[in-house]
This record gives sequence, structure tokens and C-alpha cells, in this order.
Amino acid sequence: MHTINWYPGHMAKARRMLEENVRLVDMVIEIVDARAPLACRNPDLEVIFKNKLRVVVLNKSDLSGKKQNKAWIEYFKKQGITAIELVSTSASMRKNAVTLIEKAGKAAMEKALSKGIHKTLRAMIVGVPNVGKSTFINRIAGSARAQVGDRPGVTKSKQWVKVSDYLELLDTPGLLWGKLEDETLAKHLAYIGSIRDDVLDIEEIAGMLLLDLIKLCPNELKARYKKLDESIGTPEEMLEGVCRSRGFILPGGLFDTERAARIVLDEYRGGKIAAVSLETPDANDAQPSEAQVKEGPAEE
Ligand SMILES: Nc1nc2c(ncn2[C@@H]2O[C@H](COP(=O)(O)OP(=O)(O)OP(=O)(O)O)[C@@H](O)[C@H]2O)c(=O)[nH]1
Ligand SMILES: [Mg+2]
Repeated sequence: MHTINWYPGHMAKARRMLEENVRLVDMVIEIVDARAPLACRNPDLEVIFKNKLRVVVLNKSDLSGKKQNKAWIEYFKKQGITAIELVSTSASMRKNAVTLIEKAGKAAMEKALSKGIHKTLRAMIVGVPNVGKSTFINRIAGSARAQVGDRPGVTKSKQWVKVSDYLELLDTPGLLWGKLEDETLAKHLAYIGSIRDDVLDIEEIAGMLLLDLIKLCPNELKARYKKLDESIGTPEEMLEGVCRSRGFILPGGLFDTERAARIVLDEYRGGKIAAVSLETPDANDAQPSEAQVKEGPAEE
């Protein structure tokens, strides 16, 4: 894939915003897409949020594999990071999310209480674009307080959402980070809709996604697009296979590969193809970082 050359000014501004606001909060909740936790995580957060309590939410876990979600939670646990899987579009997530925040904030609450203060817990919600930060906040708040949308870049500036007298959440714009230099991870961010389609070659992205999916979930993919199989070698041929499967043929017999690309990306992002993770934790990666060893585990 051509390196995605996209780091607009507002992303640098958003990063400064995170740096400025981190001192106002008790904890940072990092939302990642359960299908691509590595691609979604920002190495810079280690530096920006140093010494700050952090928890990871594997959101959109309905679109990923159950076993893979568990493996990712274990992976984070080994690094001393509390992680939970959630489906922010489901009403039943509220209890788990609130428990997570209360448990993480317990020490700060108790410290304040010992001084006779009933503290308001404040959490900043961060992550790459389109992972469901605003949806997560709305679910906890119980109403549509933050704007959401099925494309990246919906939240444009920070916004405090008061959940109760004792809990406030800070919504932040999605922030794309250095992972774009890693071709595989950049590809994953493109697949899950964290990078604006108008800066991508969507036919190339959709073709590569199909080549990845035919390895990850061949049966589900072939059930959805009947003319695809493992013998197909290139992204273009994959898209042509989708055109043949769906009858996307233009007058003159040309394949409408652009239409096929849009359909494939839409169906994948909407979870219509398969519930499968693009990434699997490598046991060797789960070494605690130096900072985490010093601070001790975030859990308990
Ligand atoms: N299937 C599924 N979809 C979800 C989930 N959470 C959020 N979504 C959808 O993901 C899309 C993006 O949600 P947002 O809440 O706007 O994402 P965001 O991270 O705030 O995005 P930006 O503000 O653009 O950075 C919306 O279409 C949501 O309905 C989930 O758990 N499962
Ligand atoms: Mg948002």
C-alpha cells in the first residue's frame, strides 16, 4: 500500500488538547476497535499520559472473534493494564462500563472521602477516529449527548459530558498517530474506517481486505461473495470476483470495481461478513513496559 500521507493540522492540535487536559482527569479510557487493537493503540500515549491511570476498552467486540477478544484482554493484563470488551451500541454495556470506571477510580474516590470530600470522578476518553468513543459516552450518560457517525472525524473538539454529580466524561476527537508508518497496521486502520476514505485508494484497500479475509475467514467470505476463492492472487482479481458475485458489470462488460470496493468496505465495517479480529496477540509482545513495572499494575 502507498504510505498514507495524511496528518492534517487538526490532529496536531488534538494531541496538544490531550496534553493540556490530562491534568484535569483522574483516568484515561483508551478505546480501541477489538478487530485491530494494535493498530489503534498510540505509542505516544505512554509519554503523554505518564503516571495517569489508564484502562483499555476493546469496543465493537461484536464484530470480532470471542476467543480473540479474550486473548487480547489477557495480553493487556500481562502488561498490567485493565482491559474489557464492550459493545457500545448495546444498552447492556452500561453496567460493565460504569463498574470499570468506578473500580479504576476507587482509590482516588476513597482518598478524597478520607478528607471529607465527595469527589467527582473525571475520565478522558481517547482513541483513533471512529472506534466508538462518543457512542460509549452516550451509553453511559443514557442519552445522545455527543455526536456520533459511521465515519471518522465526527467529533471535532473536546466536550465534557456530565453523567452525574460524581462522574464526568471528556469526549475527544479521534487522533491518528504514528502507526501509519507500519503498512500492515495502517491497512487495518483503513479497513475499520479510522482513515477518511477520500484520502485512500479504496479499490486497493478493499482488494487487500478481501485477500486478508480469505485467509482469516474463508468460509464466511465465500458464503457472502460466491465467486471468490483462495486461488485468487491479487486485490484487483478479488474485486472482480465480487463484481461477478453481485453482477456489478458496466455496459460494455467492464467490472464496476469501484462499486464493489464501496460495498465490501461497508459490509465489512458493518459486521456483515464475519466476526473476526484482524490481529492476534503475540505472546512475545506482552512484556510489561518499564514505566508499568515502576508504577505497578493498574488493576486493583
Ligand atoms: N457494531 C458496533 N458498532 C459500534 C459500536 N460502538 C460504536 N459503533 C458505531 O461506530 C460508529 C462510530 O461511532 P462514534 O461513537 O461516532 O465513534 P468516535 O470514536 O466517537 O468517532 P470520531 O468522533 O469520529 O473519532 C457509529 O456508526 C457507531 O454506531 C459497537 O460496539 N459495535
Ligand atoms: Mg466522536
